[in-house]
Amino acid sequence: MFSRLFQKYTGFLRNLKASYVINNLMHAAQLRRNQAFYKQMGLKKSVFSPIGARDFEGRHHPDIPWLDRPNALQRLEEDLTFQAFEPRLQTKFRQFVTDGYLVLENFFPREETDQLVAEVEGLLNSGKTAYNYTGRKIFNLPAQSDLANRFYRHPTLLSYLSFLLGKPALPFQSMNFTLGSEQRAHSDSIHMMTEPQGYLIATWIALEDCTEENGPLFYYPGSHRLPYVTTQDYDSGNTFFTIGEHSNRHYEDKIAEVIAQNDLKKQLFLAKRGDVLIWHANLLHGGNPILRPGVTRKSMVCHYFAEGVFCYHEMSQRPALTR
Ligand SMILES: O=C(O)CCC(=O)C(=O)O
Repeated sequence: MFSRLFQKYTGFLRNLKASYVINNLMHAAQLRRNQAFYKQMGLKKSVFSPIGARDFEGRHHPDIPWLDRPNALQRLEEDLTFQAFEPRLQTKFRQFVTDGYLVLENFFPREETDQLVAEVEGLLNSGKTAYNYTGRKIFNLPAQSDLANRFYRHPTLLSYLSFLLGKPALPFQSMNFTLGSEQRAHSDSIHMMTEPQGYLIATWIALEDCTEENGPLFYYPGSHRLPYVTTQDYDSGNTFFTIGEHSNRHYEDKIAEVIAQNDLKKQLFLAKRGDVLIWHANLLHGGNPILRPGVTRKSMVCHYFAEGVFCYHEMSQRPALTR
């Protein structure tokens, strides 16, 4: 109930670190599980306090995801599970290493995407689900819909994600859209960071065809190899008590600079209904502007953490509530 109300809320409490500490205390049992990790990492703070990349400066966990290591392509070729995949998939997994994403064309059949579109519409009309404060995102639909849950926990997709992470992939959060997000370029890691770094992965599922007009997803191939940008790298405006009011805008300005400095090339994902894009924790991506007002762009994004890693929200400086 409280978290549903907070999803709609845009006032000053959203910028107060104390609001998150209260929320942390309300989930004490879940967060207590982090105590052993804090000890291992030498973090001298309560598991209910704000936390961010700053706490790990100079003491990052040494584990690096296997596909982020310099010899990743070679390791992939030598891996027995990789060798057992069909050549079409092997090519896609290689692309994940070099470009930070891969596309599974026509993964979900039309009947299933049509059913999910109808289900989202029904739940919105009946008030059983709603957009959050952005007016575009419906968070965690699988909690209300068995059908959405089947997309979220699709066994084949989960097996690919676990293979790419090198550890079991655990569903963390999902968002459904009926309109394009028009979000500026960003990496998911500013919102969902892991320690060790890089143990997040996402799927983007097209529930209808995307065109240049309906605000398609875009991404920058190869950007996942750049250093993670954290609140330490731009003027977040954070203080001991508050999250900077303009942190997100300043972050996006910083990412625009990174894109220009590295001469990254933008690509649009003109997906067909049923296609799935899998992206790396640090791939820069966003939503293109909607060129024809009122046109829909139905999609579902799912984020997964690797089992056994510590997860937190860098922009809002709080531990993630994993199950
Ligand atoms: O679907 C989109 O337009 C963007 C989604 C996105 O950026 C995200 O889920 O992080």
